[in-house]
Amino acid sequence: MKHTLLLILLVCSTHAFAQNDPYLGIIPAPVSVTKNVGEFKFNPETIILVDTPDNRAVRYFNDYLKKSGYVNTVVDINRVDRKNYSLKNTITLSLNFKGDLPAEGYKLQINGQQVILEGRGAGLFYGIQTLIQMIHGTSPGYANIPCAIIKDYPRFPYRGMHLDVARHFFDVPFIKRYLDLMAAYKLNNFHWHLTDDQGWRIEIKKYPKLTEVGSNRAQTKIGRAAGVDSDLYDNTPYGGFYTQDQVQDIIHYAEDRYINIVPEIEMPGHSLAAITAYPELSCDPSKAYKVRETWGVSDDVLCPTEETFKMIDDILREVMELFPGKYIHIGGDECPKIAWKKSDFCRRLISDQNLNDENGLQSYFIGRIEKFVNSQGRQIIGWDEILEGGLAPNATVMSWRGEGGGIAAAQLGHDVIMTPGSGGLYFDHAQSKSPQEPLTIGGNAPLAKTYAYDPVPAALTSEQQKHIIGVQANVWTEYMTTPSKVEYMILPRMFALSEVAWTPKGNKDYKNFSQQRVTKHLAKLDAEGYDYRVPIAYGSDDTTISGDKINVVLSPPVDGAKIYYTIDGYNPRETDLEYKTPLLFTPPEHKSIHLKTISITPSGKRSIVSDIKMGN
Ligand code: TNX
Repeated sequence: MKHTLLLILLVCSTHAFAQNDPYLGIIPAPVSVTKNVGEFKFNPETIILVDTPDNRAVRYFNDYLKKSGYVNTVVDINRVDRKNYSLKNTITLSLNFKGDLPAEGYKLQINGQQVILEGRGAGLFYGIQTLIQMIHGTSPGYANIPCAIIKDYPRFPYRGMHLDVARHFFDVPFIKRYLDLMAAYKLNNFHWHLTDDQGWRIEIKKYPKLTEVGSNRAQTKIGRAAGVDSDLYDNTPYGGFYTQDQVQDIIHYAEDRYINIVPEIEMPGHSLAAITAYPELSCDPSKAYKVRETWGVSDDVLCPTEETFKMIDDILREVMELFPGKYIHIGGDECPKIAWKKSDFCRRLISDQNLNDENGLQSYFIGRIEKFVNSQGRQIIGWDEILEGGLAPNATVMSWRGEGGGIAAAQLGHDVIMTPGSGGLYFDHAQSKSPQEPLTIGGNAPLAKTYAYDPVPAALTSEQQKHIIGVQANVWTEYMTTPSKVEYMILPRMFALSEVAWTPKGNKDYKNFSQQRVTKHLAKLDAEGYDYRVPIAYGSDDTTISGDKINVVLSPPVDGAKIYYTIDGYNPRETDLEYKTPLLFTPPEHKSIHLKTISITPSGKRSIVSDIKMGN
């Protein structure tokens, strides 16, 4: 007996995971994890028992097994005599569970004999994501899964990632890769920003010029728009759009991953691509328009004429035929009123409709669109500017300029999705203040800031707090030209978002998240060929340490990464000293030494260089 116990302990202690990580490496951290001794040995004889073989979650698991080189037999429990199956060495995936599970919840039980996963609706899919994170391959076809009981469900029903495909266009395979990442981290709403001043990216059959003309710009600004870097343009045409067939393909791909797509058609601002294609949408059709070649906000906006409304209704009708989800995002942000102020038509409309001013006109605009969208059985989402001049009756508000808009909307009884840039949810902001970061729009949203964000403002009563239906990170792509750059900007911050959106507040623990779990997930991404920002080594945050004996303890930001350092003032590289054990420095009196480090991952990705000033 003693020997068996010793053996089990030995098996466990050789395992890299488990031990002192209460969440077993899982991101987002589950609601409850009870760790038990031992492991389930997954091998080619393990039978997968399922009660809903056509379920999307079951199909996803089968695909995962095949892709990962596992050859297990899947058995439909309904079609066989259960008596013939011992439960030994089985993994059961079930939607027919006894007892209670919250919406999207699952229960996962792993012991030495069997694995039982029960889920409610999407919960089975999320349980499979957790299970996949726990399968630690040992040799082809074989893996260990640590024994545990996990009960889990999300904190918020809306867990979103946004992607701007207007400023830069990303093709279908990349969108699928993006959805794969979202699914693995239990995010369930993809906000697809399809139109903007710089490009119209979705085929609309009734108005072919939207893509023929509106999806192309003649050239693109080089460097930062505000003119800090240059006033140069690249003199190279840029374009791209999705056909309706491609859109449908992506919708199905997302559905298979329990992801809803929220399409965004921007109005009345951010519409210059549409206006270039159809100048009659503007208040001055005689003007020459061109699809915008730089970033920022255009003064040319849609004119609230009957012709415009008719065209938008037609466009939205096609959009709603494609997208089955409840929400249609109609933009509503950053609509300068200059063109409306100049227009006799708008002045007359303001007076005919008894509106106060141009803000009232913006409300009138959004209100009309909402009426149409509601008449088709759908709901609108708008950016928080839709509050100005009065909120459309059934609108959901996305609060991006801080939380103020979200708070005001929740107080008015409207649903709110929190996406404040000030909360670290703008993934176009830089990931540190270092000048070594690549070109971004600016701002600073390090991983810790995103992680610390709490979408529920204390200013709301508990009744009002119920209107905070979720949280989302936005990925504006002015300065993201390539898929790799998008991956670099969202990872690892998307891990933090997933924990903000899913994990109960009380379970959040940044040190455990960043140093015990992110390190493992980044190692996985590293092996799978994703791009991501390599954090600096833990313990090397830019800082000043004083004292005459300084002990520096570092740990790698990615499992398997190596840390190199210098004290000669130069930037370290792989030809320098490698950090292996804690370092002791004794800086000369009244002088300081700079310890610089770089972390390099197994695939060769490099962190920025950190700098610690040590002195006495
Ligand atoms: C504001 S957030 C915008 C976008 C820009 C973004 C850059 C929002 C509703 N509008 O048009 O791309 O800032 O961070």
